[in-house]
Amino acid sequence: MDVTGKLRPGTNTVAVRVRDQMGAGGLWHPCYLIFGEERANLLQNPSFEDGAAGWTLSAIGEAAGEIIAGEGYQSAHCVSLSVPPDGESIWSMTTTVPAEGEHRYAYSFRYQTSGVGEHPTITDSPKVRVIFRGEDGQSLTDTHGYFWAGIKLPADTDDWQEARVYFTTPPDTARISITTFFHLPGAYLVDEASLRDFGAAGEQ
Ligand SMILES: [Ca+2]
Repeated sequence: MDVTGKLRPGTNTVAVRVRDQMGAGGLWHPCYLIFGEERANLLQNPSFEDGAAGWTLSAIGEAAGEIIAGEGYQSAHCVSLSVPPDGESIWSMTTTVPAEGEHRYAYSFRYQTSGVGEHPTITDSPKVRVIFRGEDGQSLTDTHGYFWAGIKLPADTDDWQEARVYFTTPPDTARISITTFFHLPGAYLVDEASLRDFGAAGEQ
């Protein structure tokens, strides 16, 4: 497919038709191409180069984490954390930033894993939770309205990988709190978190 000169910066909608081997036409499916300028990272101190500024780092049980120098993703600093295999310890990191209602967002972070094992009840972790807040800072929803996404990471990585989740904010969102929880036992490095705005939901 050659779309040279046909894309505009931002989100482009193209239709793709899949044919079977006899050449019979199938259905047209819309799909989206993101093109052009890099969208701004909305997080403060996303690479932990300014310590834990802008973040709340939290440990339950025997989990532990700290910001270390010399191991970061294309940078000096990153988070080094570990979760013991007791099935109860959890490590998490939270940041709260302004956001707009009814917008699509992508949250991502870079990670490395070492010796990640199994948890007695949770298979997909880290889990990303997003709480949507109004102008007054209060959550717009009860706990059932939080966004949750579980991510499955490889047990061991040789290099930095990227995890990413997408969500859409409800109307009247003014701020969002994003927490990433690590449940599975093992050692992790985390760096270069990002939050990017992909525009109003429903626009193409
Ligand atoms: Ca960094």
